[in-house]
Amino acid sequence: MLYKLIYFFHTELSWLNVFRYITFRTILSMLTALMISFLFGAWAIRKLRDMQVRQYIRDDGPPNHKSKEGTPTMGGCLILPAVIISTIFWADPGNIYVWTVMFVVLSFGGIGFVDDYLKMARKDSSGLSATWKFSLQVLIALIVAVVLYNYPGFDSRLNLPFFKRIAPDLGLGYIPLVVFIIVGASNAVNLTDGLDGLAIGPLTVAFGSYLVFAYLAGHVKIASYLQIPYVAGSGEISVVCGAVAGAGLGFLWFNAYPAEVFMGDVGSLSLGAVLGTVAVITKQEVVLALVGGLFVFEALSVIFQVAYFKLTGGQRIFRMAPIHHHFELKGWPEPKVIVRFWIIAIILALLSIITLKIR
Ligand code: 57M
Repeated sequence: MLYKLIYFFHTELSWLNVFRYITFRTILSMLTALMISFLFGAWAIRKLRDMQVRQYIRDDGPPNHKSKEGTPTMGGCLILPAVIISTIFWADPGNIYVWTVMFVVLSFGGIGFVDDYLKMARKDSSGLSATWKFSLQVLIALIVAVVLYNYPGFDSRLNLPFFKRIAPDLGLGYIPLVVFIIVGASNAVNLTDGLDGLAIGPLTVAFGSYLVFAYLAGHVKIASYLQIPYVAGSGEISVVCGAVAGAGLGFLWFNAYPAEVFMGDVGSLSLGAVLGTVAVITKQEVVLALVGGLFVFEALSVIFQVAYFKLTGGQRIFRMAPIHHHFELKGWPEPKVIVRFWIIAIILALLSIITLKIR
């Protein structure tokens, strides 16, 4: 929005032409969200603490987590406004993909907010029922999938990394795939958010990767050269990814071990769903399994643990799922688990960028 206003005067001040460039606005978007997080972070934490928005710790968790009791949560109430304000400032207000992502930010953020609020109101760790939470997620993801599917020129072919000549057209089958990606990413990030900075670090890295993917997908010449799907207008999603990465870095300042605040479901459900939505818009759906490989791994550890537990009548594969707790119970200090998982996330992101060249 702001960029449109600034750019309006470019005929008088030619240097304002720079605001036309997505790369320039993406960096501005990242810095704006970062500054918002820095400027309002300490205030937001004080407000959450004063309003008694504090984490209740389950008794069945790792022993060292009891000391976390009372940590302010719902820090997503700082992250999401930073993302939205920065996007409104620097992204093109006429871009359908930008508003689609903003809809996901607010709707999944709303589900998480209600879930977190109910936990606070009931003073325990049970919030929205799993049925309600899942049903609302599927409903919203379905709306997004149908809107994207019917958007003029949207491509229902599945883009496979490494195989430039294989792109199966899923037709209407693309809609359930989009729902699976958005809901799956949302819940995988939610499960991962169980140690200080463990979710927001890899999220920031993942959005940094999709910032690149979105720019390349929206650039007709580069997309053609790389033989990746050209998605007209997706370049503006770089600006949104920049806002998320900036807000994520700013939040990490306060969520780093020992955390002063947790993001809450309002943050984790929203940011995970946004990551899935961005993966769909940029036609890098399958690569999400690599970029977000850490989140996939965490979710799979829970799926295998619960399945094995039920199949064997109580035996476990891991000492505790998600897998970050397994390493905690093995005796790894929390910061060591967190930083090693960050290293894995960075390696996966670098490998995902390489897929653009190996085709
Ligand atoms: C999301 N939430 C954290 C915080 C954060 C089916 C089962 C696997 C479900 C799963 C579950 O309950 N997941 C909920 C994970 C929680 O974090 C809050 O939730 C928000 C994210 N949604 O923003 O507000 C706890 O995580 C810790 N934390 C930090 N630092 C952070 O920056 O230390 C979070 C953020 C916080 C805090 O302790 O309270 C969570 O873990 O619940 N259940 C589990 O993950 C449980 N695993 C489990 O039951 N495993 C079983 C079976 C069912 C798979 C097994 O292995 O046998 C673990 N979590 C808890 N207790 N709380 C272990 C038991």
